Amino acid sequence: MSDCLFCKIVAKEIPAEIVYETGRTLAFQDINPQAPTHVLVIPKEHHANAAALAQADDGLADEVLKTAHEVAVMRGVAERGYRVVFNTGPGAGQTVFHVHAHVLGGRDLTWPPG
Ligand code: IU
Repeated sequence: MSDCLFCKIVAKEIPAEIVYETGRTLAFQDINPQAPTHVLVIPKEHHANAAALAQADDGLADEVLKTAHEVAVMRGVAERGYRVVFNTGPGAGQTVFHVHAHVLGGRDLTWPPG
């Protein structure tokens, strides 16, 4: 999508600190980190949110989750524990409408989230 910020990151039209990349996914540093590890994992293909991604029905959602776990391992937070969050819809705090998994770790994460 031409007006989508994360599609522009995929197209390398906007810079981002890339952490990891697979054929169909991209992981990059969140510009406003909420934990020592805060990486966003996106499918390169545009889907507005997690619900739309789930309906893609071609294994893409699986690949996003696998990339999220790879990132957690790479960042050394997998053993202690980490959180994968998909804010889905404005009421849940979604502000960028290209689905992204937040991978958060490196500190104690409280529950319930705010
Ligand atoms: P949200 O779940 O849609 O609220 O998350 C959007 C995230 O995208 C948020 O954590 C921002 O800090 C992050 N982000 C970014 O990493 N780079 C950007 O250029 C913009 C937002 I705009």
